[in-house]
Amino acid sequence: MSLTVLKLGGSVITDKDRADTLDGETLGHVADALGEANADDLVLVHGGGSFGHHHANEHGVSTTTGSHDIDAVTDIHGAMKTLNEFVLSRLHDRGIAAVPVHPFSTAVRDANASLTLPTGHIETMVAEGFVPVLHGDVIAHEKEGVTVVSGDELVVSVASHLDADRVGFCSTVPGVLDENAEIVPEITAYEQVADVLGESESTDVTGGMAGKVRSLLELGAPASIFGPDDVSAFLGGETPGTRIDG
Ligand code: IP8
Repeated sequence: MSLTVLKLGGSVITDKDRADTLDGETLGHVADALGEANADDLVLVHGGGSFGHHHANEHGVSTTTGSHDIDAVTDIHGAMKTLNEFVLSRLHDRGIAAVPVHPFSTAVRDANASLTLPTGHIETMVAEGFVPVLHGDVIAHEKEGVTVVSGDELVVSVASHLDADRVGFCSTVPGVLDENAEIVPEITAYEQVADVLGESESTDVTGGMAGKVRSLLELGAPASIFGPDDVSAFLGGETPGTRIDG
């Protein structure tokens, strides 16, 4: 199986400035591209945008700061399930056999914040012709209650466990940009972009470009970061935007 893992950034598919609001137009365009590509062996992951992040902020929950408050769990998880349903329905409209995978039900962090995400069911879904659609979520976290798991973490985890051949990040920007706002075509070492992205020893997994680039450099598969207009090109086998290959 030649597996592709594609993340749809939360800022791409939602209106980041208005809580619980879709960017229906962009989501529609991305869904069109997915429908036309008719890609086999695909796993999708979407971020939180104005659904997840709004409620996570309200409850003071992040990837590192947890909560035992049931309202925090139901608000954040509930908002992400709602967004997931919107995404699924747009994909179903285009004939894609998309199925929901809610990380809250299966993933966990231990006391060292290390993530475990079982993937056997995802592998079988793909083998049976479905397109699993995961999303950023809250998950049980030893000693913290629940914390946020970002879509980026899920992509890295799924791609490495299932030995993905290609990884794509559809972002609001057309790639990693240099100091002249030009797309950096390829990154093979973090030092290449440290000046524009910052030196951080980042364990930042909440969507920052620095954290994204660092974790993708460690992944065993080539990854691309590109904008919503390049989803078709990526699914067609091209490497639009910035290619990251450590
Ligand atoms: O947008 C975060 O996922 P991301 C999800 O991929 C929540 O960082 C619940 C805030």
